[in-house]
Amino acid sequence: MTEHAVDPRDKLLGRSNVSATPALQAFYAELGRHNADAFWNRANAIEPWEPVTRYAPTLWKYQTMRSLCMQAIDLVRPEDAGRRVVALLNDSQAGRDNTAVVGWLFSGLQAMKPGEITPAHRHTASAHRFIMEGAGAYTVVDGHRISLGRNDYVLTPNGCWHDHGVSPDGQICVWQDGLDIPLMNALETNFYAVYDQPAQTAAYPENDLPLTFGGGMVPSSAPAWGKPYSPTMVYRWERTRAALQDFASVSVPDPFDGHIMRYANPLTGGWAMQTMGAQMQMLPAGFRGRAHRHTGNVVYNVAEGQGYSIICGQRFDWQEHDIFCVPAWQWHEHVNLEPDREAFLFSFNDFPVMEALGVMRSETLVENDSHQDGCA
Ligand code: 1HN
Repeated sequence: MTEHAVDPRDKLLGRSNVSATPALQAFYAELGRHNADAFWNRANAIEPWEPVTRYAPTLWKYQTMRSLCMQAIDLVRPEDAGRRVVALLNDSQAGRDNTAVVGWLFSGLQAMKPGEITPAHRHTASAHRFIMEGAGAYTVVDGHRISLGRNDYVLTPNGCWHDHGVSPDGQICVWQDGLDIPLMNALETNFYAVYDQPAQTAAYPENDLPLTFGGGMVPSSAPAWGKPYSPTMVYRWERTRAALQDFASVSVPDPFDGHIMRYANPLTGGWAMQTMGAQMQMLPAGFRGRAHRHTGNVVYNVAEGQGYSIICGQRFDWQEHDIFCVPAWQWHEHVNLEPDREAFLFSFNDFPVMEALGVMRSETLVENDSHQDGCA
């Protein structure tokens, strides 16, 4: 927080403008002895004129992160580590302190060899995963076994038992985990438990949930789902990609985000989980997006293509499976560098929290205004 920044607006009536006197200093000392302080000494700092992020835009190149994941595979076993995850720490003190990728979001890269398992457990934090490479990966969520392929997006809603693995005849798998761990810890509401066996036994036919709910139809005979998250559980890349292409064939691209769609709960049309949302966007060939900013934090994973994003006036070049983040209320714009190929950006966010609390807000760049405004 920019406590000492001089802002002419702080001279306005309604802001704190008290000059210290010896009598006030003595009063402040007295307040301090009673677990109190004069609010006017703190008010301007804790009420910024607009959101102030403690996080920095950060880019993780997949080629670098991948080789670090391969080293982790050689150095530690998942049954010793609990989860063999390389955590992505935002390039800021807050990121290191809160184990956050950006804002109140956690992200990491999980690497598994054929035949390995991540032991079963559950927690208050919600998780979701974006599969980056490999073959033979699966997850089991509350007894539902789900196979996972490249660029699939899969849910682990809060409180669900989950374990994962790669079948013995598969290949090394790497995926991105996203969790609301920092938010749950900020809310002091995080519980954790381990399952009484290393892995769950599948209690349903493999992929029963996506095969039942993943086609945009709901079986008339199905009992009420009754859970506050999407019954689809996994969103396959082929369908996601086709959905974007179908949508693009009948619509003009949004000037900021190209063609963008959320992974929806088919029963409500809303986000798939309560605290974190995810989207896929397609930037048409040669797309040059305009800048905008919004409350809420976003983590991107490049599903396909290459280009760059300007975040806070800083250019970040990206290619397949690079990861980058846009902190709350920071200007950003996306460019697809390929003249004849679309780019696809997967992203996850904390928008469901922002929307539930009524604090989602966005702004577009007025021509000739500076991009730098509002950047950390
Ligand atoms: C978790 O449960 C998983 O289940 C991965 O694979 C990463 C990071 C923080 C907290 C819980 C998993 C996690 C995590």
